Amino acid sequence: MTNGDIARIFERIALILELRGDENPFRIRAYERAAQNIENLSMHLSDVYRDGGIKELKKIPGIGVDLALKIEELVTTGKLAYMKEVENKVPIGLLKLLEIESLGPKKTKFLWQKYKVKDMDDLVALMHSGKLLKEKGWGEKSIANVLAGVERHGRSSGRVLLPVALETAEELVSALQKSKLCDRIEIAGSLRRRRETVGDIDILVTSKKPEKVLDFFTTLPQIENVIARGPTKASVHLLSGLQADLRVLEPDVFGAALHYFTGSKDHNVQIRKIGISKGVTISEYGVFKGTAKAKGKLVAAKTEEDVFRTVGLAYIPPELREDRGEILAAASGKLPNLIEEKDLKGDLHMHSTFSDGSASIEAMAEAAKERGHEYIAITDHASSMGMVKGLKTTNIKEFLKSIERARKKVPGIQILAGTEVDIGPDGTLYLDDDILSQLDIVVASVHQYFKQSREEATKRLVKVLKNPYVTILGHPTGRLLGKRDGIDVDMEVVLQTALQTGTWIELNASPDRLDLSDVYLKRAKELGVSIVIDSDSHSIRGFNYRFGIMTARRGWIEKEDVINALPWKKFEKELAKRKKATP
Ligand code: DGT
Ligand code: CA
Ligand code: CA
Ligand code: ZN
Repeated sequence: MTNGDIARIFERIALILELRGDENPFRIRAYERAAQNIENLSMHLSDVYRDGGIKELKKIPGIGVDLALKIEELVTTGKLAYMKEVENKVPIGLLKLLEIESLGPKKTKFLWQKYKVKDMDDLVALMHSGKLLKEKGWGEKSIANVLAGVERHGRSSGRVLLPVALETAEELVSALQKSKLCDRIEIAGSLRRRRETVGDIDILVTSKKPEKVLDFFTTLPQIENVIARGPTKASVHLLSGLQADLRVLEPDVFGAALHYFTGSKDHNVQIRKIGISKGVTISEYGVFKGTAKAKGKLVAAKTEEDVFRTVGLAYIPPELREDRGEILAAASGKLPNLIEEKDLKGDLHMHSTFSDGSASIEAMAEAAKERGHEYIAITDHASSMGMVKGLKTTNIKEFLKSIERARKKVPGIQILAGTEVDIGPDGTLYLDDDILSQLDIVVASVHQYFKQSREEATKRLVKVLKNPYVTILGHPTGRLLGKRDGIDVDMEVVLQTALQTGTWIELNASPDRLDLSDVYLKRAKELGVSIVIDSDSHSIRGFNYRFGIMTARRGWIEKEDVINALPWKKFEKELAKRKKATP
C-alpha cells in the first residue's frame, strides 16, 4: 500500500461523500486535505506506522485519530471497511463520471438527483436531449465541454508507463503474499517482458483456495470495480487507472500458463509453429502429443523450461520474447547473456550543484562510491537555456578546481571532469573545442529545438558525432516518456556514424527517458556501437538503474557491449583510445 494508494482512497471517499451530499462539509474537506498531505509526504506511511504507531501518524498535518485509525487499517490489513460502506450508497457507474474533466461532484450530483443519471450512457443521452438548456448554468458550451470530456475519457489509450505499472503490480503481489492464500505468485504479460508501456497487469498464482483468493483480490481497496469474475479468473479496474487480470492455476500446469500469458502473442505463435513441426500442440494448458484435433498425452507443463525443451530450445528470458530473432538465437545457442544491474562499474552522466543538481560534487562521489561505482564523471550542464549556473567559458578553471578538491576529499573513487553540453539547432555545441578539450568526458545532448525535419535533425546529430571532443551522445532523441516525443532522426544513420567516429551512445536510465529505446539498442549492438548506461542523476538518491537495465535487456545488451561495465583500469584504456582519436 503506497502513499499514492492511500491518497487515492481518501480522495475517492471525499468525492463520494460530496456526491451523496449528506455529509458534514468539514469531514469532506478533511479527507481531501489528508489526501493532499499524504501525497506530499516524504516518508512512507507504512514505515511511519511501523515505527511509531497511531501516535506518529497523528503528527502528520491533517491526520486526526479517525484518519490515523483508517491508515492503520489500510497498512495492516490492506483493506478499508469504511470505503466499501460509502461506495455501496452510490451507483457504481456514477463514480466513473467523476473522472470526466469539467464535471465535478456538484454537477454530477445535480444530474444524478434531478435527471437520474447513473452512468456514462445516461449522461450522453441527457446531453443530447436538450433538456438541460433550461437549467441555470447549463448552456450549449458547457454541454459541448462535457461531451468532449466523455470523448477524451474514452480515447485515453490506457497504456501506462512501465515504472508506474510495475509499482502498482508489485503492490498487488505484496498484498497477495500477505494474504497467505497463494503458493506461487508471478507477474506475466508485457510487464514481465518489461515493455516500455503496459496495457494491463497480468498476475498468475497457484492456490488451494481459488475462490478465497479471488474474494480477497476483488475486494482490495486499490480496486475501483470488478469487470468480470469466474471461478479461477478476475479482471478489475484499479483506482490508479490500470486494469488487472488475476488467474488462479494448478501447480502442475503453471509453467505452460506462465509461458502463454507472458507472451508476446507473436512469440507464442512462433513457438506453437515449431511445436507443430515437432508433432506437439502447445497451449496455456501444456504441451500435448499430436495435433489440436487429436490431442494426445500431456508431455510438459510444469515449468517454462519444460515447455521450451519440448520444442528444442534453450530457456528464453522474458524480455526477449517479442519475436525479434530470439527463437533462432535459442535454437543455435546464441542467446545473449543479458546485462544485470550489478555489472555497472561507473556512471558517466550526473549533475552537481555546479549546475542543476541538488548535491555537491563530493556528496555525489560519496553516494556513487556507496553504490559500488569505481568511477564517475560529473557532467554539469553547459547550456544557453536561461541557466544561471552551469559550465561556461568563464568558469571552467573554477569547475576543474572543484573536481580536483573532490578527488582529494573522496578517495577510493575516480572522479572525472565532464560536462553535458547543449546541442544547437545546427549541431554546434554551446562550448568551444578549446574548453571541451580540457574535460575528460563530454556528453552532448539535445535539450531544445525538437521540431526539426528528419533530414535536419539527422544532419545535426551527425555533426555532433563528428566532433572529436564529444565522448558520448546523451539521451539521443531527447524524448520524455508520456510527455514529449523526441526528435525525429534517421537512427540508422546516427548509429552508423557513431560506429565510424567511435562515439559512445547513451542509454539514459532515468525512468522518464529510457533513451535510447530497446529496438535501437539492439541495432546498435548488432553494429558494434559502444553503449553507456547512465543515471543522469541530479541528487544522491538518483543512482537508479533498474528501468535502464530492463530497457537494455530488452535491447539484447550484454555487459560486453557497455563501456561503463568495464572495471576502472580497462575503462581508462578505452577512454585513452577514444582521446587519441581527437586531434
Ligand atoms: P499489454 O497488456 O497490451 O501491454 O500486452 P500483453 O502482452 O500483456 O497482452 P495481454 O494482457 O492481452 O495478454 C497477455 C498474454 O497472453 C500475451 O502476451 C500473450 C497471451 N495471449 C493473449 N491473447 C492471446 C492470443 O489471442 N493468442 C496468443 N497466442 N496469445 C495470447
Ligand atoms: Ca497485459
Ligand atoms: Ca491481460
Ligand atoms: Zn540531459
